[in-house]
Amino acid sequence: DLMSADELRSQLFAGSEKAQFQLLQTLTQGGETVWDVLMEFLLKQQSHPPSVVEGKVYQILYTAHPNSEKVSTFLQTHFPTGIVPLKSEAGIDYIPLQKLLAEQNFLEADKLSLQNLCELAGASALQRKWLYFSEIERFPTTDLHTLDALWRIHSEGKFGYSIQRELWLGVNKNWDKLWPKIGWRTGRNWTRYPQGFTWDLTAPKGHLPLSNQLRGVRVIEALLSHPAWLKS
Ligand code: UYC
Repeated sequence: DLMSADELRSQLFAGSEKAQFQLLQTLTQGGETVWDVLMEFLLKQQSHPPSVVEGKVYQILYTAHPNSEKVSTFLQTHFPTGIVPLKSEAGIDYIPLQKLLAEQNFLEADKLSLQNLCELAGASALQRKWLYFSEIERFPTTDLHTLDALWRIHSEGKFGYSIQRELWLGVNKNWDKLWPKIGWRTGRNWTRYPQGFTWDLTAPKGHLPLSNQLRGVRVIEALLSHPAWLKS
């Protein structure tokens, strides 16, 4: 059943978030008419912070852009660095991460996120390629918000540190209950890096980004306990 542009427009602009999402799931075919409405939507919304619905719309357009000069030009003109403001107090350029997430290249995005966290921690962490838990409390809230928003907005709200934090609080901070929930352990077996993990949106909620548990839980504990996640 083909929906007219007017029907699509009114449903997209007026629906609840759930209805908007359901509608967008049906639009994978696309075509110029659909894309026109989606471009109009993205331009008119521009919420602060961006919503996961806008993230999904952006994603559909991003996927479409190689097939449409118009979509390509639109994204380049209005959203050259995506829809998440790439704010950094530490002077980090989050464009490479934005690009990987827009491409849904979650494996490379995960690697780059760890590198970005090491950059936040400073030169010695960048060299050692892993974090001390004590480095994390000094991370600027702005940068953690940017990293988290990038992951959430480009994953239909599935991935990101704040999502992991909610799940962790939901199991009363019990790590043994969290691991199987987010697909990091099955029974007695740790999920093997990288091939055991699910690098797409079929993954369980909170699956990404990863934190290696080889040196214990203190790093992820510090990350999920950061004041950045306290509601303001
Ligand atoms: N790995 O098993 N992991 C690595 C995870 C563990 C191990 C990297 C996550 C358990 C070794 C990432 C899980 C374990 C390396 C992750 C997981 C283990 C490595 C690359 C489920 C053995 C080689 C970035 C909790 C029983 C590197 C990095 C090294 C790498 C992630 C082994 C992202 C979420 C306890 C030997 N694992 N990791 O941190 O440091 O190196 O020697 O968590």
